[in-house]
Amino acid sequence: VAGTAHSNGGGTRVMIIGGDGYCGWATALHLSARGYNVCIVDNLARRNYDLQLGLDTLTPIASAHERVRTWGEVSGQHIDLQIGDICDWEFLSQAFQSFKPDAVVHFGEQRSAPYSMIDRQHAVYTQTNNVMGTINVLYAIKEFNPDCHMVKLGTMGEYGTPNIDIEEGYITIEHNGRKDTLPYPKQGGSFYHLSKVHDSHNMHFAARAWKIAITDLNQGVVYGVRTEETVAHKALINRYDYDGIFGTALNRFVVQAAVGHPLTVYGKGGQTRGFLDIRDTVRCIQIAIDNPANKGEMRVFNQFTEQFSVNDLARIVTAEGNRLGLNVETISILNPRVEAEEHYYNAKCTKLRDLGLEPHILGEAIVDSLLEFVIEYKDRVNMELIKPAVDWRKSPTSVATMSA
Ligand code: NAD
Ligand code: USQ
Repeated sequence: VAGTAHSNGGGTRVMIIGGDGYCGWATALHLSARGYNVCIVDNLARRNYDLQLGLDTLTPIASAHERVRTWGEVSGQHIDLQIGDICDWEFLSQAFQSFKPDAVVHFGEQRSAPYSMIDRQHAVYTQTNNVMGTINVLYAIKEFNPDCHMVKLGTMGEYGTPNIDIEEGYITIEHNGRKDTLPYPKQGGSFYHLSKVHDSHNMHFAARAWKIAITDLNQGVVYGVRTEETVAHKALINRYDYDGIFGTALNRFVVQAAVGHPLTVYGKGGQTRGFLDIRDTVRCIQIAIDNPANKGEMRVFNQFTEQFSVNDLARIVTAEGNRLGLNVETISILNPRVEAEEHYYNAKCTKLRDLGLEPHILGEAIVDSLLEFVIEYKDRVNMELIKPAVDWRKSPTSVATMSA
């Protein structure tokens, strides 16, 4: 099966930018366990956002250094750790020249839509950090490793919710008797989602101008926490965000069910998105690395496995919670975001499957095991952090969880 333990990285050198984060940490271990030579680059910004806003992961995570040290003891594999900011060109160029990656996986961005909507400063920070960081990575490839394949995390949210089917990156249009295949129209729903749109345009240009090989992975909302490697030792545990700023829909609902907080459906709950299990995130990245894009091409994969509406998720979590003896309620909260609450949604996601992805499907077993996992840590839940903290219409917002 593509992306499983049987595949062998054969020493392929993979730099993982954002490797201390939720998707990046799981991916770093997945690849290291399979024989890829991994270097994590991270400026620990994500840990700092928690300190600034008074948030915390559900799970007690070890420091980046302790994680890597423990992984060395558990697996016998070395992961290189470089702490620094990819917006700092001196740092990034040294990291590139010393590690010489064959592939770079770029997770290293500010990834929360609500965070980007707190106020002007957070909007500007998000776009500066994300867009400039990506341009630096493009230049590092061009100048130091022109054969390096860039695997970049984008988002399904780049497309918004158009009233037509969503293709994988490009759409063929006939207009006034002529025909062309063009980038699919983008309609991001927050300054964060728009930062990914700007990245995609910059990468599309750089791929053509400098003959770089790029894969843009438009990922859906990720759920779950355990992967084969992160369960091997308590110091390898992954982060799990459930707060109103960084927590994502299904992960939040599972925590809410576990602690007896009503499930927070925003507005009508018809908002439909693509979702995937974190165990599929890591396999998708491996598949992308093993099957690189052509030089000069920006290939786009839609990286999700199933579509659900927010109401679907609430129903699934309620049913499984009830089976485990929990009393689960749902409330509709006035939607803090500006988004369609009832809409058409049909997004393609065949390219990763064509390359061998065999998805984990969200069923009883997965929700049950996630609920059981969360219940173990429920004493760490701070109920105050659950409420939505940022209103799109009211920006600037003084976030309830922020220090004055
Ligand atoms: P995360 O915040 O947990 O991890 C991102 C990591 O990048 C953090 O460790 C952070 O410290 C680091 N980082 C940020 N800016 C940096 C910089 N300038 N230099 C160096 N490191 C930097 O986020 P995540 O949930 O793991 O998401 C990873 C990527 O996947 C993001 O690009 C995100 O947009 C994308 N994505 C995530 C989801 C999801 O549901 N979590 C869904 C779709 C796409
Ligand atoms: N929602 C609720 N209740 C909640 C939380 C969210 O109804 O308690 C709704 C939101 O209004 C939205 C949907 O659920 O309609 C998804 O919200 P989310 O917070 O789970 O996801 P989103 O803000 O889109 O961002 C997350 C990641 C981001 C990634 C994106 C993928 O934080 O990094 O890019 O998922 S996607 O949604 O496909 O764009």
